[in-house]
Order: sequence, then structure tokens, then C-alpha cells
Amino acid sequence: MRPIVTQLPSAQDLSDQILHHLTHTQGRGPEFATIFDWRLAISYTIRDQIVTPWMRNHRTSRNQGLKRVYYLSMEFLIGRILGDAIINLGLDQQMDAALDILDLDKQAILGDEPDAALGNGGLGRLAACFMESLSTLGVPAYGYGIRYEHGLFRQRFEGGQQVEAPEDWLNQPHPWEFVRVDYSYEIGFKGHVETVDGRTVWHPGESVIARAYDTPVVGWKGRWANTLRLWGAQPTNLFDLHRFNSGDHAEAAKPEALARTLSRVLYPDDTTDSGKELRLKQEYFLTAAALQDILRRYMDEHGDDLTGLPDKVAIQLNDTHPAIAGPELIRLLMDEHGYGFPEALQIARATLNYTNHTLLPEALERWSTWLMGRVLPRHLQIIEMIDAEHRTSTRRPGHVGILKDDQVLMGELAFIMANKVNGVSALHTDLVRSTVFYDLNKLHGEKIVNETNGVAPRRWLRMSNPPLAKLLDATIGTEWTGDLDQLRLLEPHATDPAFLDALHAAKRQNKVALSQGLLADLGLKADPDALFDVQVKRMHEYKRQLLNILETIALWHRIHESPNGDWTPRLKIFGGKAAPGYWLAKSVIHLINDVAATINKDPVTAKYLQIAYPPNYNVSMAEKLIPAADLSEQISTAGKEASGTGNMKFTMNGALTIGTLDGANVEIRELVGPENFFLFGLTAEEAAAEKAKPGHARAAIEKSENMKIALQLIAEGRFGRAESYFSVLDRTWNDDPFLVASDFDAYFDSQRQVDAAYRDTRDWDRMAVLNIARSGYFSSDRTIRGYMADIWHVEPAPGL
Ligand code: 26Y
Repeated sequence: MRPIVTQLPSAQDLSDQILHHLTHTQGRGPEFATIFDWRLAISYTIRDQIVTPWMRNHRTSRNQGLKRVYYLSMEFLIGRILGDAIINLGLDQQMDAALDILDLDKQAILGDEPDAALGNGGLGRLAACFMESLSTLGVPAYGYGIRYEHGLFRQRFEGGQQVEAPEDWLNQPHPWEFVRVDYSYEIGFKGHVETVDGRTVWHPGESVIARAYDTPVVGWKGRWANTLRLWGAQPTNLFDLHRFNSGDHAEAAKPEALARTLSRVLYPDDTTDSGKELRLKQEYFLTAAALQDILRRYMDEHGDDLTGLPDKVAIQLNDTHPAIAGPELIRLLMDEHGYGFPEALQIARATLNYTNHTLLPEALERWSTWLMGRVLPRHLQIIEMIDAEHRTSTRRPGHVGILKDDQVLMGELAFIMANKVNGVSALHTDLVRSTVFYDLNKLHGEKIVNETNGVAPRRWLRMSNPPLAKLLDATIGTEWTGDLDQLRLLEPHATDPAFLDALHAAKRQNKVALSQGLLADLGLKADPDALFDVQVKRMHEYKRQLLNILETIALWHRIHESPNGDWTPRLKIFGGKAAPGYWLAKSVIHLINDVAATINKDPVTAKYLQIAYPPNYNVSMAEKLIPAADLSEQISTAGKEASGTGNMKFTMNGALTIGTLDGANVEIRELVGPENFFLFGLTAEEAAAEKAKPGHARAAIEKSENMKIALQLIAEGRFGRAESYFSVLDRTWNDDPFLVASDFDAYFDSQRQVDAAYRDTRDWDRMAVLNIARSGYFSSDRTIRGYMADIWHVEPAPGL
């Protein structure tokens, strides 16, 4: 390939181009332009820069017939795009200077962009980090998802309780996407199946058009850009005039109505699978559109013989959500392209791979055969064929299978149809082997592999933590951004007082900035020298925000007992949304807010303890909170958190972790060193044994003075009407499935060790350096290299 020398634009070039887009694309003169106009003009200017590597990708991949990766995900939690694109293109300094020329405020411009919140939490954010790393590494790849009109709901608090409002990011023009009217596919649902001359034909009863909307995703140094292709639903026949004219107005509008609902809204629940028809339709909509697109591209480039598909295509299923890909690919190969079942099965199996992200039984997808048969009748037939073939070929009739109790088990389907199945941390992968897929693992020993999660260091370090990034650049050079293992070079500086001072100053700068935000948004006066203790993630019982707030209450009580004691000042920060129907998680939100209201106005403890719960935690808020954190709360019941990725972001940004031996915490602790990590709590094995003991909760509470006091204060109504928390209290005393009580004392004691450690500033900062220096493993670049070698068997494009 001819090397392409790309000249970076100067500040003057950028400012000229911004003015050009302002006038010619936005149609506004500078004297009338709003922040929004400027942001769009700047976004178009940056987008122009991405087009060069993007075209390079298209030409190289096609001309050289490169194998591609396809990442199918119902969620891409992207967040804001502009700041990340500027950083990746290496244009931050030029852009700062350009904005100076134009006299524009960068923070105001960046802050004007709405978050693309097309995901619930970890799984969606992982997909976004993977897209960035795939581009950074120069791997030809597409992400396929749904262009939800409404992303994850907005959260606000009323009387301390969560209230949801619809999210509306597409209410304004979205400058990053290119609509591809020429790439549209018809997606059918329902109807009936017919056999004509031995060939099966599915006649769908209704259909929609999937239309492609492309967003380029640029990697580090702007060398390569891949495409995130999101599907939006369009009605098949815009309007049935015939029906309308004959007076059947409702019937005439039906195709429109189906299309309007299909890509309308992201399902906001990441825990309980509700088995809703619309969700199944969304999953099929994404999958069927993606597969048609993949086969079309393959045949364009390599001809009509689809037996070579696995050599040129690797498809990754992000959890079971797109697992209908197995039956759909077989259907396309058999019914549309004339292959026999055995051959179709073999091609599909060599192409598909499946990532498992959860062991929680309530999050595992299963569809009733009745619903599956109604919505996707042909697919149900194929599922029955896959199931029967698997039972025969493994000689396990009536044993493990996809169909059970009139349900289609999507995990089993994904497993059986996958070439490789992976877990997302070492511990999780072990548990995948020994629990959910115990039987299947015995039959297919080589199938399960581990790929520990990672996060994109461009967004999660260079972009979101400028003070630290600057210090790293000055100390070890700039190469760490694309090669995070280079953070190791910091280790010798862990004993250098000047470096420790500089690190402390960088952290403090982030804490001051956050404090200003908390004052402006919540009216909370935070002390930037207090320990910033942060737990941000979705609200879920297994993540145990309840353990954290109960410990806070107990601490508050102890401070009251000796108000002149030598307490370490702390700011407890919570952030996270509960699924709208998850009552218990919502009561915990209510409890945290009520406790915060009481404690924050207590003059006796004010110097030592404050609580902040800013509403509407999202990617952009994470970018502010994580760089300002001293302590990262990773306190899930061992065995329940598949990996966690927030934990990695905190470590990279120099927070120390208080955590259990769960998910990737295990690997974080091993890497940073057990002496630089605050470990507490039962192991996964111990937790399982403890849970099996009758009366474990009550027994543990009786033994713990601190826990008893905390529960008692709640029950007495010290923070609000006790009735509000009756269900939380009742569950804690009588059931406590996530072992808050069993781990309480260990957690409380560990927090006191944190208090003591934080008082030795020098030593704390030294530990922070070691956490940063040893966090290189958690770059998603490393994760993607693992997928490339173990699962996809793809190479970066030549020259990258
Ligand atoms: C089927 C529906 C109810 C559903 C929708 C979303 C089920 C699950 C999800 C999302 C799950 C998720 O975000 N899992 C998280 O994936 C992260 C990335 O691997 C892990 O780090 C994290 O531990 C896991 O909870």
C-alpha cells in the first residue's frame, strides 16, 4: 500500500474550516451563531478529518479482501463523540488554538453535545470501547446496533425517589452520522411457513425496512476508522393509500406504526429479561439486517460461494441478545441460497462466536416457544433442527439442549451455534465453565475461552483526565496512549517525592473541579482534601450499594459517639440508575438520598462526612467522577459481577480499590499488588456456602453491632418514614440473598484501614502511582488482541 502522509491541519486551517462549516453547512454567520451552531461546525470540521482514514479502510479492506470482524450488539454506550475524536486525531492542541482564534469556550462546546446513551451499562460501554480499540489497532470491523430514537432514560430525583424521563438525543441534528438510503433491507415477522417442491418458504405477515446510519469511529493517531452501522426502522410501504381510501384508516397506518416502535426505545432493564414481543422483534431486526448486510458485502467481494464465509467473516455476539443470528444465518443459507442443513450449520458455526456477560439466572434470555413460533415461525423450526442435531451428534438425547419446558434457551442456542464462547474475566470464565454451561462445557471442552475486559485509554485517561495525562507525558513520554503497558515506566517514580507531589496536585485539581460542579448542581460544599469515595454503576442488589450506605450510617453514628475523634474526612459519592420496574433498587436510591439529606445537614459530623448523589449518571458524568476519585468501591457479592469495567477506569486514574474477590477485581488486585488494594469479604465459594445456610442473614446481623445500629436507625425513622424502607429492611433481615450482613463487619473494618491509609498522604500517593503503573493490562487494546488471536483469527490491515 502506498503510504499516505497525512498533514495535520494547523490551528488556522481548523478555524477557517470551522467558519466555512458555520456559514455553509449551518447557514449562520458568526455574529448570530449559538453554541449549538458552533458545535456542529466544529464537529463537521473534525468529521472531515476522519473521512481520510475511513476511506482508506474501505479501499484497503475491499481491494485486499481482508477478513473482517462484525460486532453485533443491542447496545453501544458511546457517550459524547467530539472530544474523543479530537484526541484520537491528535488535534487537541491545534483545536485549542483554533478555539482561541475564534474566542470560543471549549468546555461549553464539548458540554453541549448530548450523550449517545444507546446502552444500559457495562456491556454497552464495553462495545463502545471495543469499537475504538478495533480502529486503534487497524482491524477491519463493523459494529452493528440499533439507532434508538430514545436512549437510556434520564433520571431525576423527587423527594429522593427516582423519576424517569425520556431521553431525546435525536431531537437535534446528529452531526456524526451518514444515512445510507441505498443500504436498506426488508425484515419480516410472523406469517407462515410453506414447503414448495422440497424448498421451505417463509411468508412473513408483516415487515419493516432497516435503514443504515453510519458513524465513523476513529482510532488513535487517526490511522484507521471503522464504521458503527446503526439500523433505523422505516415503514415498508410508506402509506397504504388503497386501504386508506377504502376507509380502513387504522389498518392503513399499521406498517408505519410497527416501524415507528421498532427502533424507538432502548429497553432500560439490564437484569430481568421480561420476555416481551417487541424486544424479540428488536433483536431480530438488528440481527437480520446485519446478516443480510454481511452476506451482501461478502458476495460483492468474494462471489456467491458461501462456504468460504468463515475465512473472511468473524461475527461476535455481545451476549445472547443477537443470538437469533444462529438460526437466521442458517435460514439465509438454506432458504435463500440453497445449502443443505448440515452445510449451513457448519458454515454458521464456524462464523459465529458468543460472549457471555452474566451468570445471574434472571438475566439469561429465554423465549416461550409460543412467542418464538408466532414472531419467527421459520426460526423456531430451525431451532428445533439445531437442537435435535446437537442431541444426536453428542449422543445425549433428553440431556442438554436448547428447548426446555416450552422455552427456547438463548444461552444454550448461542453456545451451540458458536465457534468460541468467552467469559469476560478469569473468575467469570471459570464460573461459566463450572456453573451455567457445566454440561455443555463437558461436551465441548475447547470452546470456552477467557477474554478479560478492558477500557479505551484514549477516552478514559487521556481525554477525561488532562492533568494526569499531562504529567504522564512529561514523565514517561506520550507513547503510553497507544501502548498502555508503558505505564510501567512510572514505577521508579513511586518513591520520587517531586513526582508524588505532582500526582497529588493533578488529583487535587480534578477534585476541585468536581467540587465546583457539586456545589453548582447540588449545592453541596465539598472539601477537596477529603477522601473522595465513589460508587458509580447501575443500581442492583448484587452490586450492594446497600452495603455502602449502611456502612455510612454506622460510621455517622460512630462519629456522633466521639465527635472529637480523629476521623478522616470523606465525601461519599453515589451515581447510578435503577431499571424502572426494579422496586428494591429504587428503594435503595430513596434510602441513599434520605440518608444524604440527614447527614449533610448535621453540624456535628459535617467536617467528616458528606454524601453526594448527583442524578442521571452517564458516560459524561463518569468522565468527571472517575478522575476525581481517591477510592473505588467494587463491592459486589463475590461470584456475581462478571467483570466490571469501571473498576479498571478507576485504577488507571489512580484511585485505590476497596473490593471483593469478584470479576476483574481479582486480576486488578494481583496486578497492582495485594498491598495496594483493600480486600474484604467472602470468596465466591464461601459466599455460595454461606447463602445455603438457613438464617444466615439474621445470624450475621446479630453478631454485628455496627450493622444492627445502622438498621435500627433506619427503622426508627431517622432518615425519613421507616415504612419507605420496610421492604429493604425485611429482605435484609430475612433473606439477604447478596450477603450484605455476612460481609458487613469485614467491609466496615476495611474502610477503617482506608481511613488510616489516607492520612499518610505520601504513602497513599505512592500506592496510587503503583495502581496506575500496573494498570496497562486493562487497556481494551489488549483485550481486542486477545479476541483477534483466540477467537477471530484476524490481522490488522497491512501497514498498521
Ligand atoms: C436481556 C436483558 C434483560 C439484558 C440487557 C442488558 C441483560 C443484560 C444486559 C446487560 C448486562 C451487562 O451490562 N453486563 C455487564 O457486562 C460488563 C461487560 O462485560 C461486565 O463488566 C459486568 O460485570 C456485567 O454486569
